[in-house]
Amino acid sequence: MATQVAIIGAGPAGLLLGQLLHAYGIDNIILERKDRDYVLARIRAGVLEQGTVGLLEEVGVAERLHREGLIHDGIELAFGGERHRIDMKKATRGKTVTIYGQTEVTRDLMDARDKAQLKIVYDAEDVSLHDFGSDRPRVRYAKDGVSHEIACDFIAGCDGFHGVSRQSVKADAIKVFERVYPFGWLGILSETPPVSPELIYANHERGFALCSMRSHTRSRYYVQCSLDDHVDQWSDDKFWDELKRRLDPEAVDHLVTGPSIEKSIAPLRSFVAEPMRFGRLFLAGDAAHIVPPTGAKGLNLAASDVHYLATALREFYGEKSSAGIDDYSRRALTRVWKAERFSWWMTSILHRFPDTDAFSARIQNAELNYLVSSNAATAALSENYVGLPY
Ligand code: RFL
Ligand code: PHB
Repeated sequence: MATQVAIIGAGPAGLLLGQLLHAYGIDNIILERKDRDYVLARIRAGVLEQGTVGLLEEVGVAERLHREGLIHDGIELAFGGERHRIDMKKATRGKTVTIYGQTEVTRDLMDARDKAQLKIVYDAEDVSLHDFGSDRPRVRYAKDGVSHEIACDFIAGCDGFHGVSRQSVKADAIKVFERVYPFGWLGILSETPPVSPELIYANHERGFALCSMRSHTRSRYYVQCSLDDHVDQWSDDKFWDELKRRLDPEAVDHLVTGPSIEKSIAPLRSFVAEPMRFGRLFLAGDAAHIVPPTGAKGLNLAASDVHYLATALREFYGEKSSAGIDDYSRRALTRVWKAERFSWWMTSILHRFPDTDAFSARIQNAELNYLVSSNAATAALSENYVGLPY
């Protein structure tokens, strides 16, 4: 088998890259370790930046998003027993975010790929990357016990944090920057109307809480939890009780509870691998970097990476210029680090850390007060949240 670009991973990064390349006339094959339903069942992100929506429009998969997605002009910050609205649309002169689940983005991209009859191999086992230091890279995998090899011009490692792509690079060629946070997020999805029309990010002495949603009838809630906790220890009742303790009285009054349809614990991590290019292998999305979910940036960074990568490859094939691919890592990392900073900062002002003493709690409170009372601070938060320009 041969193709121009072999893409490892069918998460948002790999699927979006595949559609962008297809739109630019560049042939590609996607190899995915899991099956389609498994990938679709992963409940993750919910907030899309305008740039991400623009890319989905560019590849012609934004019709359902525009029909079903919810446009949000602002968020609420809850602290000291009160809620304060941040009008992001006003602060950014017109920018908004769209609430549309990662599962839906993935489904739309998979459907578009099927419709265009582009090759995607699910249940690809033992994927291995070869010779990406040369002009003739190859990818090997096994399917149903049979080995296959793909000869390609480039490999795109879009296989997430635990994928094989980053691990295929020699240790001395890669530099890693990391921060692991001493807590996790316990999240539930429920078939209940959201407590409030916009997202609520709450700083509380018992820990962070987030009220999010997927639609007018489906809610997504999170509470900061211990890394030692196990989902089995968290009955639905225990979850709702804990969430209520961390919300303001008005929110508690409006909260509609119900059985969870999904419940999981995610650890929080900041991670960047540099560079993002190794000869003819490019890393994109979670394969290259992780942010804590507090800033809602992970999926959006995957989208901006593949935008840079797809335009660079288009330049390579169309204009016979390697300027774009040579600059990919620098361009992507510049934006990645800004989102890393923002996500780290949002995490630091909203969570309880083991060493959060009375002094640091007052500092967090002062920072949140400043954020909601200064136009400059509100603008800085807002322009990062809605997404920095590409
Ligand atoms: P993914 O989605 O992990 O996809 C990688 C794919 O590669 C496959 N794979 C392999 N395939 C072949 N061979 C191998 N050896 C392979 N190893 C792995 C995997 O099966 C998988 O299908 O990475 P990608 O595409 O880079 O996308 C990144 C996003 O999924 C991630 O950044 C976001 O979900 C992060 N995130 C959020 N991002 C946002 O922008 N906004 C949010 O509101 C938001 N909320 C969140 C989040 C992540 C969360 N968790 C669970 C960490 C909320 C949470 C709770
Ligand atoms: C979500 O809806 O899952 C979500 C929203 C905002 C975040 C993180 C997760 O910051």
